Amino acid sequence: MVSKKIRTQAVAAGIAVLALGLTACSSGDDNTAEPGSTSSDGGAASGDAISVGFSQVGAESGWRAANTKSIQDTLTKDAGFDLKFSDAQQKQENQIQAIRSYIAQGVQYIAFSPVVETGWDAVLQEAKAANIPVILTDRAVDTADKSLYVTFIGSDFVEEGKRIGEWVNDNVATEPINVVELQGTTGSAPAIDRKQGFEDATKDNANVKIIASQTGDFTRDGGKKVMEGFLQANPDIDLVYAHNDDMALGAIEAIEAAGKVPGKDIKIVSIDGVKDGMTALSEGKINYIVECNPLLGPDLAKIIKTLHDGGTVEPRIVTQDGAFDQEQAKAALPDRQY
Ligand code: GYE
Repeated sequence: MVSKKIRTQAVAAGIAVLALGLTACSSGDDNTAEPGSTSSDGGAASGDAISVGFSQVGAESGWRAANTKSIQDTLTKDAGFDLKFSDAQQKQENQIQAIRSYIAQGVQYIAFSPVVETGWDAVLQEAKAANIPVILTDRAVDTADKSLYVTFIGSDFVEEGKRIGEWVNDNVATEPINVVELQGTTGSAPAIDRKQGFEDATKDNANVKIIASQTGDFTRDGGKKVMEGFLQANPDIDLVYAHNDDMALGAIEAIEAAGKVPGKDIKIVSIDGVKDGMTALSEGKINYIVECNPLLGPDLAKIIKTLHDGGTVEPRIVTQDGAFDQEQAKAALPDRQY
């Protein structure tokens, strides 16, 4: 969890890092790494390129697809990187294996988005022993030893859940409501923090009653299946809080199949702001979305270049997120990048 004070400092730190800029421009799309594959073209960087091993969570959501594209489009050969990319299919053991293989290949930097918060100390100690700096992107790890990674760049997930809760307080829970919650991947930072942020914001509102809460693993299919179960068990659901857009989109399918109108009979709030989510919001099927910016590639590139040039970066860099109601989504959609 990140306190307000740390967050403010980190935002300033983030701006400080961004101000350093890139020494090479990122253009071209000659990085051919495919999700699920680890490039095998040797160990350390060829020529002057900086070798980076990136272990991605998976391909579970629209957010993840945009995040992967941002990283692959930014850490290109033209920009001075030799990127090795692997997709862990949402399994921690695959990520640990990928990180070990990057260490064995002698990459210069390791970056990864940890699928769950705990259980990383051993492999991160191995990276440290090999003198390979580790950068956390998107999701946090839970460790007492902060020397195991250089920085963590990503959104403040508690704040995202809180903003959803505040909107619900002001716009829906002015009368008693039954809420069902579609949680993200069990044990992941965004699932833990988004749940907590929402609970913090609504705990003093006696009108908000969370009647069911279950994981849909951040997938559309997971959201649909869990929502089907919720609908069967609870005839009187007023609002769905989905920890991401994909699960909200799955919930829409389940609600429509049950003969109800999403956004009206059952209101829906979610987090991410990917194109499909924003489209459903502009069509009135979702009621409110708090954004989570997946475009972390440029900042990751800047952090690595800064470290490579002997500079330092702040231990926590928070990305900035917006929020949209239905009218704002309509206005924002034409220019949406992801
Ligand atoms: O919200 C969800 C994805 O870690 C912030 O993971 C990320 C979350 C994102 O699967 O859609």
